Amino acid sequence: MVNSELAKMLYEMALLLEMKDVPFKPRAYEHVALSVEGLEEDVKDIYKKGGTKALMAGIPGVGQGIAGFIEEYIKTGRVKEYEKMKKETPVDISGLKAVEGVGPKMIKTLWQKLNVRTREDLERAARAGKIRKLEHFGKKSEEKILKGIEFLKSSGGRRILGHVLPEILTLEKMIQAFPEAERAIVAGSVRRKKETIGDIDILVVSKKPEKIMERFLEIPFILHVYGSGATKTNVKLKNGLDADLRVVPAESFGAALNYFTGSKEHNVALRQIAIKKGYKLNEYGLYKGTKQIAGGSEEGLYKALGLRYIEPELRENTGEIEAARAGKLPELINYGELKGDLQIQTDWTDGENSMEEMAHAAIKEGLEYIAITDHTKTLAMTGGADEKKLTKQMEAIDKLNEKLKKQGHALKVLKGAEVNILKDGTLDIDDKTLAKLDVVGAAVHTHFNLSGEEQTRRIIRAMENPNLDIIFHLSTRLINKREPIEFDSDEIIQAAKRTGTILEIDAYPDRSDIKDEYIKKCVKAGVKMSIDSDAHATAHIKFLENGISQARRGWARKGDIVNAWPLQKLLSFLIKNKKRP
Ligand code: DGT
Ligand code: CA
Ligand code: CA
Ligand code: ZN
Repeated sequence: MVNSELAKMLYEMALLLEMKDVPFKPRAYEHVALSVEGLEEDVKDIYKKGGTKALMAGIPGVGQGIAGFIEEYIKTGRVKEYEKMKKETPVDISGLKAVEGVGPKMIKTLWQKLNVRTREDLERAARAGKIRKLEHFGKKSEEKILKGIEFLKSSGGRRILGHVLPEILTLEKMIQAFPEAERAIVAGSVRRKKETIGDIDILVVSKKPEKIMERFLEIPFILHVYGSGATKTNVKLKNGLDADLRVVPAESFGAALNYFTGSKEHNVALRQIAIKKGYKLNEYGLYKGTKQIAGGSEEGLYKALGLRYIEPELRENTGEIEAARAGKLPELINYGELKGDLQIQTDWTDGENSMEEMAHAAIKEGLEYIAITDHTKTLAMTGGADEKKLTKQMEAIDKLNEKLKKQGHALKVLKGAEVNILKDGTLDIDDKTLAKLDVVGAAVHTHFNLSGEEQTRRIIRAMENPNLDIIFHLSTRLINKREPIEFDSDEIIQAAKRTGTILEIDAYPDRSDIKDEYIKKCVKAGVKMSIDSDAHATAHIKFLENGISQARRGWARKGDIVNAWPLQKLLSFLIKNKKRP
């Protein structure tokens, strides 16, 4: 499994090229890095099927040049061009780039002027006040760098689930394929679909644990073995994550799966229920005296404790146990239940693909409708659209819909935009143009530092615009990178209810915005939500799944999510609810 290593190299290549001011190429490498990261299939397997041709056909964005790069890597384990570039620029680019606000051009200057090569160097230089003295830098950028470094430290190295999930699923499949494995499943925070994960917990049922351990240790992407015993092995993977593997007998599978899925808080609460009933619960089973009364399956275990089955995404001891006892658990939205995607960027602004390519990618994912929501004018670096460009794009969408219809596709492309919320809460596109769009999303992309009060007022003012349908990625956080803006979530949710505004669950893995706690509040208040990919390339539409996980962790049902509805129901909701002209 080479995908994560390869993606990292491609991404570094993009940064190295950008540092050298090479035009176009950086974007191409970055695009492919993202595609590779999202692949479920091993790049090696794709290559085996048909060489560089298969790479070009199977991985979005791969042309002749990058196909050669990947081929060399698969064949020799290294790429000469990449190594040459690394030698010329001996800095930890990925490590430096991870700091919010630090980009390739800045890395180049910092390296050339201050010999900054690592994040530690960067911190030292900033603390010594050396950065503010550089041309084009200042006290503000120095402070921002230090803030970024502090934030990275506080996130404690947890990884974003959406970034590592494809690899984890590949690993799970490999273990499931061991002849001696009766079952294999990844438990822990991965199974609960937390936004970020600390490590991977794998559970295997087998009568031959020693054989399982032997085969597991042969998997090529293990970097280091911390320890390996008869039924338990701990390793570090090449992607930097730790993995725990445990083998259990079939009669303990349910109890072990329950225990290692967690959360710890959920487990503690279950154990207390067991004790009250005069039982004992541990990872081997539920016992009355020495007799096991449940533990083979999770369903049986919950039943014996007097509870309905609780979905893993809910197991945080935040009310799910009481609800399970009272038979009041929500019927969660299911994976695969979305019919549309209401936030998609294209090459009209900062997306990689054309509207038509995005439409076909959506068809492939089984969607019935999408909204094209390119950025608007005040986000100048993306080539944001003004009223004129938006009008032109609407005409292009009409044509695209005709073309799709002629080709026999049922997909409907909606006209939309991701409009900027200006500092005072007004929008950067005039109402006359907004009124012509099917879906108007708006987001905060500037002035992140306003006080909570100002920020709340700003967003509510935007929601009061009758043309606005959805607030995109409300908190603007980037996990492990940027703190959310400050706002009063209760006030915002009340205002969303009053104005009929939809709040988005942005499924882009490092956004996952709004978070589960707010989703739960929206469900309670009757505020509708959408789950959108925020795709900037065809491969990103798959992120919708990550959004469904997030929605489930927030107790959302199908009815709470507007793009799980049929198109006609959505459209009439958009019109009636906002009293749009
Ligand atoms: P992570 O890895 O930090 O993202 O979070 P988890 O939830 O995967 O935690 P982890 O890997 O430390 O342990 C996996 C599960 O094992 C955890 O969800 C619940 C269970 N567990 C671990 N330690 C304890 C404990 O001290 N008490 C109880 N009741 N359960 C535990
Ligand atoms: Ca874990
Ligand atoms: Ca663990
Ligand atoms: Zn964008």
